[in-house]
Amino acid sequence: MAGLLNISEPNANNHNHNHTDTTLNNKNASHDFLATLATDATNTKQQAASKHSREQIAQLFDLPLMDLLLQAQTIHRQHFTANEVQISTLLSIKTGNCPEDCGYCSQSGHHRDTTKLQAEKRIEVDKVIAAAKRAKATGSSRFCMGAAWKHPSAKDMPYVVELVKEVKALGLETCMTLGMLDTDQAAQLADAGLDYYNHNLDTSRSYYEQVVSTRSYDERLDTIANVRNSGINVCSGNIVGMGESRDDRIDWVHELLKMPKAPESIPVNLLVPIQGTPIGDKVLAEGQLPVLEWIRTIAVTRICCPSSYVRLSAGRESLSDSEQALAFMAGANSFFYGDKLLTTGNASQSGDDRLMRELGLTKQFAAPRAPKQVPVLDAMSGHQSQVVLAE
Ligand code: SAM
Ligand code: DTB
Ligand code: SF4
Repeated sequence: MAGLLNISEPNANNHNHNHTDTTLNNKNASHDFLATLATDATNTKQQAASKHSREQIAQLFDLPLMDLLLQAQTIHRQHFTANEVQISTLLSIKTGNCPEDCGYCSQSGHHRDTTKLQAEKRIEVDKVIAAAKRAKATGSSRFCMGAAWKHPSAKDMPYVVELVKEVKALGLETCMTLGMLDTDQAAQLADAGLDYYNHNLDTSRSYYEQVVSTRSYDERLDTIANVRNSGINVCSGNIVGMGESRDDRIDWVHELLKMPKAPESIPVNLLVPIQGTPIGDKVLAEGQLPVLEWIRTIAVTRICCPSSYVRLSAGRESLSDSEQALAFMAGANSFFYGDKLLTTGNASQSGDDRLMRELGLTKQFAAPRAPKQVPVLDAMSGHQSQVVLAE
């Protein structure tokens, strides 16, 4: 059924007898667009509940671009407020000398002789708070802290727990990306009130071994499961343009759908080719993937994970306004804001402010979740204790 894809699978919970079919036909997309807009809330819930098969994901990738964008934007509007974007600011809290050998990453100790990246130890809590305050002042709703670790050590845990509490106290949502987490570490971060944990699958299971050899795909999935089970929101995405095939991009989307619940947040990074990294050097020599394939990946992710935030992540610095506008049309509703990502530059804040004005996008407000434990002061005795809040 080339070019014809029914995005509303029949569902046993269908209570909508006058249900409008949201089939989009290439030949008559505008008619179907109006039909889709008429789709009611029950139908919307069905789409959220349906999981696309690998074949359906592949068919979405194959759609004519305008049909794909139309379908993605329509689904986006059924699940989110149109023209509203969530913005996050990143800070590297420990940079470089990472024991992992990710082939794209400037921070891997395995590539330090060629990238010449200046490594930095853990930065002080005060400096992190100051950066978080600046992020809040610019209108960012989430502060994401990244560390170049294989996993946090026991002595790192009090430090990261303190960071979560301090940043939350500013009224910001918190996100961390610290490498692998065991169940106990995930529980500690959940108790501190961490809102999101980022841990990317990066690519398909079969391409993964071309990207990193020091850890396995299953280890990545284990950490994601530990985060999910702890109650922290899952942020898990990919990198497009590392030399992987379309099949790998399809498989990556399919991996998200195999999870018990799709990640709440999905960063779709476009590779920033970094000189001195094996993958960066290869891409710089052989040429980059066309940006439209990244936009297609965003659109398919939006359709398959309709309730997730889809984030424009690394790679925006090199994109034109029009390319970014297409990415928002494809259903992206989040991006990294601020002049720096972790070690590389980002699209400038002033440029982003102008672009948001020109596109008519507005910033979503922060809604941090309460920490599970809160300090309570007994007015009579002056004694302070920790009270565990119900979820
Ligand atoms: N060390 C932690 C980990 O790997 O989970 C967290 C930090 S790591 C830098 C976070 C993510 O940034 C990676 O999983 C990857 O998807 C993305 N990333 C890193 N370098 C990148 C690059 N050059 N281009 C695009 N994305 C990149
Ligand atoms: C994610 O998926 N992308 C962000 C965030 N999660 C931590 C990191 C992008 C890093 C880009 C390369 C760099 O600045 O070193
Ligand atoms: Fe280390 Fe993360 Fe970079 Fe891999 S992506 S080398 S784990 S910092």
